[in-house]
Amino acid sequence: MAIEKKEAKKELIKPQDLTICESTQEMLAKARKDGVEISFDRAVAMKACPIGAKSACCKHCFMGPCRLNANDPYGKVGVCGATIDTIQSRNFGRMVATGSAAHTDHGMEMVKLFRNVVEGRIKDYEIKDTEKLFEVAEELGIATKDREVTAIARDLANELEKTYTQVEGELPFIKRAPKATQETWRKAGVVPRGAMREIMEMMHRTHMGMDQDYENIIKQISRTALSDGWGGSMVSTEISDILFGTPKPVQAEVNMGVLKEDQVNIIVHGHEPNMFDSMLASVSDPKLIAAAKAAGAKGINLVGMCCSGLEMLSRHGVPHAGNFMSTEAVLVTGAVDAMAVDVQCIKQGLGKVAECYGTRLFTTNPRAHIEGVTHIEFEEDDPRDCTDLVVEMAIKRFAGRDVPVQIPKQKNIGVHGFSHEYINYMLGGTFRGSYTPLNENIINGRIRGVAGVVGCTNPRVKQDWVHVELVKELIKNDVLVVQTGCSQVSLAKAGLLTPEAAALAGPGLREVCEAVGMPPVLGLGACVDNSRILIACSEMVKAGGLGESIADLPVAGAAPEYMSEKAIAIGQYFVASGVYTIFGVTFPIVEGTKFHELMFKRLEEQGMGKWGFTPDPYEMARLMIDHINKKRAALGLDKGRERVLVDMAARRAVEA
Ligand code: SF4
Ligand code: MSK
Repeated sequence: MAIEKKEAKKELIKPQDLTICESTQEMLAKARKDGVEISFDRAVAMKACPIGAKSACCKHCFMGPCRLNANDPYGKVGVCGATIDTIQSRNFGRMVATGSAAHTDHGMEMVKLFRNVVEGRIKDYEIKDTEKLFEVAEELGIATKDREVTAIARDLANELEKTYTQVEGELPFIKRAPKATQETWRKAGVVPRGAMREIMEMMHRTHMGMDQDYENIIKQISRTALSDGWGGSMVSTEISDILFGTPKPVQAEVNMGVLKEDQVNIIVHGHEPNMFDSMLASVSDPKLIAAAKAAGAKGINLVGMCCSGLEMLSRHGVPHAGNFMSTEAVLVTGAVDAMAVDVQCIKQGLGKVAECYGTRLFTTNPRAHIEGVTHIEFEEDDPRDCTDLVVEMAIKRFAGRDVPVQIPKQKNIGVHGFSHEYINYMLGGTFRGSYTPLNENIINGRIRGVAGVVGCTNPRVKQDWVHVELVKELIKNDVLVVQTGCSQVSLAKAGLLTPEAAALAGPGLREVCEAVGMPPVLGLGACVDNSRILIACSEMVKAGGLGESIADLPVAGAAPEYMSEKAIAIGQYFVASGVYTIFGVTFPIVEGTKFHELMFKRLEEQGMGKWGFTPDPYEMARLMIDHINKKRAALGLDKGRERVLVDMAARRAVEA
């Protein structure tokens, strides 16, 4: 379809001021030339509402909506008398409920798929990691000795389903947390029951005329978030590993240069690994490859984006074209023959951009249609029906490509796929697999601490810049960084997911990275895989020497360019688990209010973590490092004890 020219916009911000991703800059400039609008320019045109940004408004009933004054938060109350603290804690609770619902619904689908595979109703998938199935089952007290895999898997499905449905009692994975962390939760009354129960109660409690005490609302906020982190998300990750394989380090390419002009290019974007897995089977089908060749293509090039892209990047090394803020830009290349999307973070704007460049865009999930976009339902009992059709449509579009193709040349190789299990033997060796070597290196001061840098990209800040500058500062100060989600892609594009990036690290971290041959920045996968970071934290506590609870660890977290409610839920489950967690962009709580003081200070006094906020990456790094230093001092590690570094030679000697 011919590209409609729009009237040139006045005072457009230069692409290099909106993103540091060179391929996205190139495509943004091209889109403007072509008269196509993408979200960078829409964000400039749509001024963010300052009252909404601070969460100082309420539309929970029709006596309102009510707007309070963020500059004078106690100056007035809503029509019902609701105070600023009630209004913003209720709003925060609903964000956590929505974000948790997204992860838990995703996880529940994974359990349903798992059960159907185990019961033999779905034949296109199978259990790929039996070892992990056994490990998780044993951890939950399910007998494995002399039992059929199917019987164990059935018991595991029943047990894990409770994560979502149980009305009373603690979630199965709560026992994974260190004892002291569990005790903190019990004391605060925030141990979650089933996720459905918690999300329902969160919605009920935030209805007009319900819970109007922010000190009480926070309990349900934490409980709901924990039912995501230690529940919905964690189960999703574990089941995905069992069904699709636990990631191991794999070298893979990231950035728009992974598109190929002479091939049929297909992008899968979204969050669930199942449709992508079937798409991989479709593009490997000799019949479809032959059809692509008959259409004049050299082959079929399957590429991922966003978090489903990370699921496949981590497990199979499938190339990745970019993160959230590049999903419209990539279509501007004209090289994408089809894009299939499933759930979460799919911009409605994709429909218009795809239409402009002739890309065949398909929604595939019954929960996520887009008006005007063709829907091909993905059915797990016949998955190839959908994915083969997408490939056929892509081949057709390739044969009739009628827009100029311009593919940015940037392509970055990095190492991805560091599961929490792999971190075990990466540092400890096959026979010494444990977090002890990591702890030793933290205790001896070579590694100052660990930071999780995760989350989205957001057009309200320069794409990738905050992530990259923050991580560079952290590794320079000997902080080992673990990553998930779009942030991982930002750093991969900046070349920091390579062992060579150790050259940018401080002397201690560099020494460890060089001894083990690992990058200073470890990519753990999709945003749902933040649960891997929780497990890694628990393993660090278990390995000893770093305190009794997650709150004692010299760790910190950040989502510097977040945009989604899922990120708020993730942030809250990290805070409730004991981690100081800093967000960038803007923060939806008014400074100087009682609720702000609770979230940014008093939760820590209850043995949990706390929130932090700054849009500045250098300030963020400073706050995280100060916190890590504070935790080191509390553990008595500020004296810089020396221990023997476990290098490759030592590991080989142990394993020989
Ligand atoms: Fe206004 Fe209260 Fe209704 Fe909210 S619940 S809209 S503050 S009257
Ligand atoms: S895709 S939630 S933009 S990380 Fe998971 Fe990226 Fe954030 Fe979506």
